[in-house]
Amino acid sequence: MIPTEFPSLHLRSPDGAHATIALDGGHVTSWVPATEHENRLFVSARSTYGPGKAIRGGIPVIFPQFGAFGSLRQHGFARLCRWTVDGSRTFAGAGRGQLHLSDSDDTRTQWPHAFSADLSIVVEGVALAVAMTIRNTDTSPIAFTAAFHPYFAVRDAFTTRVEGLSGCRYRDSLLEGQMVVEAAPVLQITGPLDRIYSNAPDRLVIRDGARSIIIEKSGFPEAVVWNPGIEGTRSRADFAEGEEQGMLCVEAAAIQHPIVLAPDESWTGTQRMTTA
Ligand code: TA6
Repeated sequence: MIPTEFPSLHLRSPDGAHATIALDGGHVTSWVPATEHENRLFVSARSTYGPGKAIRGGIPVIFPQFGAFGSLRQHGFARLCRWTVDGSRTFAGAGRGQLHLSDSDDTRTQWPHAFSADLSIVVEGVALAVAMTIRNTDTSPIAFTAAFHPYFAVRDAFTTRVEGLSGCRYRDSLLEGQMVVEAAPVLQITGPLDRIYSNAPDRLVIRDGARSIIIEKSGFPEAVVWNPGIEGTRSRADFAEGEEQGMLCVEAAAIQHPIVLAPDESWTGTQRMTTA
């Protein structure tokens, strides 16, 4: 739960589906589909909150750099900035929110470019959809990498499967960036993994016992699958012991080929998750 001293946006659709977004990071921290009572997003009991803090869980917005692939801080600054609310309403049966971020003195000291970022969140029925639109408001081209980095709450990560990645080439961050072809027909999570799948299909499915989540993307060529494993949660202060068991990240990302925008050009990346 986002501590009450930090601002958040609450969206609810008429069918009862609801979501909460922390304005620090433009970060969705909870998504409860209609007729359900549980948050389908994992958030660590040890997460920190507030401006400049990266929430451990939910849906981090990654911009203008994914991971350590560049000279900026890990995963860029969008997840650390306070976003403003452009609008929130119930429209055509859905709860919709619109957040905005643009360059500031702080972002320009890290990344010397003018930009405008718009985030849209729509919750309705069994679906949650997020979209980010980046516009180059500068006078010269900009190049960036980006992602949605959702942490899905799963009953048992190490019996969870991900369908749709068979045959894709991936960069294995746990094997010093070695490139490997996914040979398994279905990816079975059995321990820590950190992989960037190139040219990933736009539709993947997480099978978590009897529960499934269908994940659809557009604008993002890659998919990242991450679980920190026991050592990974132990070595991070903002994870509690054993939390690796209850989470799996399946991300939509643009990493290997940065997105380049001429002045006034814009780009949109989306991720939509549906329970089944
Ligand atoms: O998306 C996977 C990843 O890039 C991993 O390499 C892992 O470090 C993770 O993100 C979390 O990064 P963070 O900076 O939030 O600790």
